[in-house]
Amino acid sequence: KEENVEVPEQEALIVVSNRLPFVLKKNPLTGVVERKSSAGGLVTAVAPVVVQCKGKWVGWTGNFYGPNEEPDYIPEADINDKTPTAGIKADQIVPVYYDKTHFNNYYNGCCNGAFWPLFHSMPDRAVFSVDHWQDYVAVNKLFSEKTLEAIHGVREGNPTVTPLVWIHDYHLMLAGNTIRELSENEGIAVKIGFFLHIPFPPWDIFRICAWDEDILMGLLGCDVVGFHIEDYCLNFIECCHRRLGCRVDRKNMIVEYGNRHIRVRAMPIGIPYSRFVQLAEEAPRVIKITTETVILGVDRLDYTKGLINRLHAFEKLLEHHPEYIEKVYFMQIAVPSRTDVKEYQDLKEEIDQLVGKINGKFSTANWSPIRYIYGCISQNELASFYRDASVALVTPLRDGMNLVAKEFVACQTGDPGVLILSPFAGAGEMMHEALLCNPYEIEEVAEALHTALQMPLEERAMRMQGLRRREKKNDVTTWMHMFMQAMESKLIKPDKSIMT
Ligand code: ADQ
Repeated sequence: KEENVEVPEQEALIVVSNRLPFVLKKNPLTGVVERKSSAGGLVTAVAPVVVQCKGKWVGWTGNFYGPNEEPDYIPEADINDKTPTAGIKADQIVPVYYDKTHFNNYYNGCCNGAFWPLFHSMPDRAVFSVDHWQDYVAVNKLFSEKTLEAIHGVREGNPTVTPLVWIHDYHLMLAGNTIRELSENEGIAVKIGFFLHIPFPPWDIFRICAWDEDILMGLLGCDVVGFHIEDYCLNFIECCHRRLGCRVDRKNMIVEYGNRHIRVRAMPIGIPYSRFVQLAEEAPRVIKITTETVILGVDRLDYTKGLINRLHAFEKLLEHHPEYIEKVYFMQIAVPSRTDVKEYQDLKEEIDQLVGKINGKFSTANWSPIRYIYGCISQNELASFYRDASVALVTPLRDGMNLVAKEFVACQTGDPGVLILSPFAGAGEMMHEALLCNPYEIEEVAEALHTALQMPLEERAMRMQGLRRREKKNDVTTWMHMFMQAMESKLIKPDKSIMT
């Protein structure tokens, strides 16, 4: 009789990312290991699916352990934890541990020293080292083995469950192929997807990398390879064609590799739109009510974000339009990033000096042109800045997408401001109502600032309405939905809700 019972086909999502959705920290008072959760958009969208389908998350805990050290155990979430990761049980976490040397070579060396600049089309900044690459290979292998553990885990007690592996970002570009090999050796059918959060460069840049072939083969181990925009997809397809000689279908975005057809898809990431709207509606004012107009910049302190050019552009604005003196100020918030890398320390130094120079040049007894915060601020404060700024200056030299542009428009719940956006950010491809301007053209950015500051209310309102409508529709849940659809997953119903 039992043979006639139809067992529904099930899937379990396994997320693989360099970092877990929380870090582990020892409470100095109690000595108890606790989770410190991340509030990022990706975690907000993906964590509930992991919870519902009893999936797993493979990633690094944020701590280093020596050869004889006992790694920390994974605690359950604190009872007061209201973040989306709180529902993820300790046994759904598959931690990856590595020591400091490995981390330095793999993360600082290969990922951030070589791939980050190369993929942002800044090859002169890229440093290629065989030692770093070897550790990149080793760490990717380690992640793949841990993912196999996770695959066993989700099939435990029910081998009909199909594991759906979702690998994130440039830290893990080799893992797809290895995970496929490991699971095929055991006769386990898996679906594997990859999403790149940064740009994928054109062929003549990508080929500079000595390990271009390995990277392409690693990515082609997946069933679906996702990027933010179509240009990155086409760059990737071109590289597969030129470097590996793959047959490709550019129209339908398919790469043939061995006897498999890999789907390449543009899936622009969004933000948790309604959360930002709510934050903006509730956040107390941080900027004092004055007659001055605020131009806002919010970035990780990184050379790709174009901070130096931006400061020069603001300086030019004050030179050309002294009428803004004592009327406008520029608030730059920069979150410290990769602070143990010399290049980032040098950039911070350069910014400190330039801010000092511009402030010295234009300040009056009661006014300074630039306010500069170097640090991480809370989501509440951030939403308050976004809401009360009149202009957001988002001018990266190159950026996969850029979430700041999207967060700014979501928080513009009051008097509509103006977004100035670089066309070299993925966001520039779709946020058409922004003032688009080339961040390398300092004069052009200064003029765009002048245009923004003079823009009549009616035009501001119209542009902002268009921007907000798009971000509301294409939020981070829509992005996740697009990915699941490309993976032909049954975990998400067409109406965006999660199947339970
Ligand atoms: P990032 O390079 O980190 O992301 P971005 O998309 O702008 O760049 O996201 C930065 C995030 O950090 C935003 O959510 C912002 O709110 C937050 N943040 C910035 N400054 C802060 C501060 N001082 N305090 C607190 N929070 C701050 C990478 C790619 C991007 C891509 C994303 C997502 O480089 O191109 O958009 O992944 O795919």
